[in-house]
Amino acid sequence: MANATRRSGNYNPTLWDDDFLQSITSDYAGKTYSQRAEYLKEEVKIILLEKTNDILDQIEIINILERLGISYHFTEHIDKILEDLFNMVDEMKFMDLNATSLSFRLLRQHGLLVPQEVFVGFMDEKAGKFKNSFQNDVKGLLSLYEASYLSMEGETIMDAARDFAIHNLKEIVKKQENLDKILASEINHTLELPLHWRMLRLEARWFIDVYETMHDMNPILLEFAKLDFNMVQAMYQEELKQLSRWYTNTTLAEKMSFARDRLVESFLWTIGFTFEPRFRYCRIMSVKLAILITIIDDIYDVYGTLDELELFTHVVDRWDINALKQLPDYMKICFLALFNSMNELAYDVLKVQDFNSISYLKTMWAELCKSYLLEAKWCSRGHTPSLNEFLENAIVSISVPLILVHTYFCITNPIKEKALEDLVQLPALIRWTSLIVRLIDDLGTSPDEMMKGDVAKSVQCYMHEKDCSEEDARKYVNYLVGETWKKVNKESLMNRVYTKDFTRAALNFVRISQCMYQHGDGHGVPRESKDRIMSLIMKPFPLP
Ligand code: 0FV
Ligand code: MN
Ligand code: MN
Ligand code: MN
Ligand code: MN
Repeated sequence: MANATRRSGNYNPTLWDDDFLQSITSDYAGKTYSQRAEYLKEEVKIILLEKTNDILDQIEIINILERLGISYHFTEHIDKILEDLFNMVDEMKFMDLNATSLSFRLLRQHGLLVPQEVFVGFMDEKAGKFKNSFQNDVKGLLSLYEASYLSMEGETIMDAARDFAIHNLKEIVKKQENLDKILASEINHTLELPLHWRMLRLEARWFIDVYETMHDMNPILLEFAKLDFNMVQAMYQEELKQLSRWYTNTTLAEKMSFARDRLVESFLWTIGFTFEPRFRYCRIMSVKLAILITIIDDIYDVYGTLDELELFTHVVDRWDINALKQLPDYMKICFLALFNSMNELAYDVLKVQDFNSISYLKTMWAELCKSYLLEAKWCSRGHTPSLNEFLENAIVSISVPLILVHTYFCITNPIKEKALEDLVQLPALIRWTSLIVRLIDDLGTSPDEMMKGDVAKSVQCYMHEKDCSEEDARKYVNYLVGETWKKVNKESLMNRVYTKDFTRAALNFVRISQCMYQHGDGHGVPRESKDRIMSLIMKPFPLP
C-alpha cells in the first residue's frame, strides 16, 4: 500500500517514558506507614460512630469523609447511618436548607430514592419557586446546588432548585466583596463543574487542601486523608511501573508510531472509574484495553485504508487467529496484541469462576470495529449524518459499552449470566453513560478532529442538520449532557440488576471523561493532563 494514501495523526509524543516511570519512588510504599494509618483509621471511626451522637452531625462528617476521599474505608458504617436517615425521611422537612439538601444528595448518591418533595417547605407553593428568604443562605444554597444534580427527568422542583441556587450563588460571588475566601473559591469551583460530575480522586486532592484551611478542620481527619492519599498513590506508582514494562515489551508504541502513545493518560482513566486499592486488577487490565482502543481508533480514523479496515473488522468479527496472515503487518501485531489481552482476561476469569467470557468480549470488540468502520465510510464519502443517526452509532464507537462489559468481568464475582445478557444489549445505564461520554468527547476533541479530516461529530452533525452556528451546536450538546445525566441518575437509583460496584464504575466513567475533556483533549494532548497526572500519581502530600 502506497504511503501517500495514508494520513498521520501528528500526535505529540508521550511525556512519560519508561525510564522516567521506573525511576519514581515513594516513601509511602510498603508497610512503613501502615501502623500509623491503622491507628488513624480507628480514630476516624470513633469520631464518626462514638463522638458524634446527632445524625445530622454524622451526615456532615460523612460528607467530609467522602470529599476527602477516605469514605471507602467506612462503607458499612456509612450505609447503616444513611439507612437510618432514610427511615426518618418524613422529618427532613423540619431541617434547614443545608441539612435537607445534604441529606438528599447523600441518600441519592447511595442509591436511596428520597423524593424531591422534601424541598416543598422551602418553596412558595403558589409561585413554584424557592422562597427569597433563602437567597443569602450561602451554605444552604451550595448544598442545594449540589443536590440538584442528583435529579431525574421530570423533577421540576429540582430544576427550580438548580436555577435558584445558580442564580443566587452567582449574585453572591459578584456582590459580596467581603465574602470568605474559602467559600468564594468553593463556589467558583463548583459552578464550573458540580460535585456529582467530578472525578473522585482529583476532587479529593483538591478538597484536602481546602479542608486544611477551614477553621473547624479536624486534624485527625486531615492527617488520615493525606496519609491514605499518599499510600494509595504509591500503589498506583507500582501498577504504573508494571504496566510500563508490559507496554515497552509489546513494542506497540514503536510499531504504531502513527498512533497516540498514551500509557499514563490511560492509567488516569482507570483511576477515574475504579480508584480504590481493591480494584487493582481492573485498573491493570483496563489500561491495556484503553491502549488497544486508542491505537485501533487511530487506525480507523487516520491511518488505515478502507480496504484494510474492512479486512480488520472481518477478522475481529470472526475472532480467527488463522486469518492473521491476510492482514498487513501493522495490523497483525495489533490484532495479536488484542487477541492476547482478551485471552488473558478470559483465562483469569475462567480460572477463578469457571465462566467463559470470550464470546462476550469478542462480540463487544466486533461491535466496536463495525461502528468504527461505518464512521470511516461516512468520512470517505464526506457524509454528514443527522445527529440521531450519528449518535446511534457513536454511542458504540466511543467504546464505553466494550469498556464497561470488560469492567464487569474484572470486578464481578460471581458473574451473573442474566446481568451479562442484559449488558451486551446496550441497556439504559450503558446507553446513557456512553452517550454522555460521546458528547463530552466530541466537545473536547472535535476541533482537532476536523482539522485532521475525521468524520463529522455531534457538534458538526447538529450544525449541519439545524444549519446553526458552532456556538449554538455546542450549547445544545451541553444541554443534552445535562438532560442525559438525569437518565443516568434514574438508572443508578432504580435499576437493581447490577452490583453497586458496577453502577458506580459506570457513573465514574462519565466523571473521568468530564475531567479529561474539561479544558480540551486530555487524552490526545499530553500537556492537557500533565498537571492532573503530577498531582494524582507523582506528587505526595508533604507530611511532618
Ligand atoms: C477517544 O479518542 C478516546 F479517549 C479513546 C479512543 C481512548 C479510550 C477510550 C476511552 C477510555 C473512553 P477519540 O476522541 O479519538 O475517539 P473518537 O471516537 O472521537 O475517534
Ligand atoms: Mn479518534
Ligand atoms: Mn474514531
Ligand atoms: Mn473525512
Ligand atoms: Mn473524539
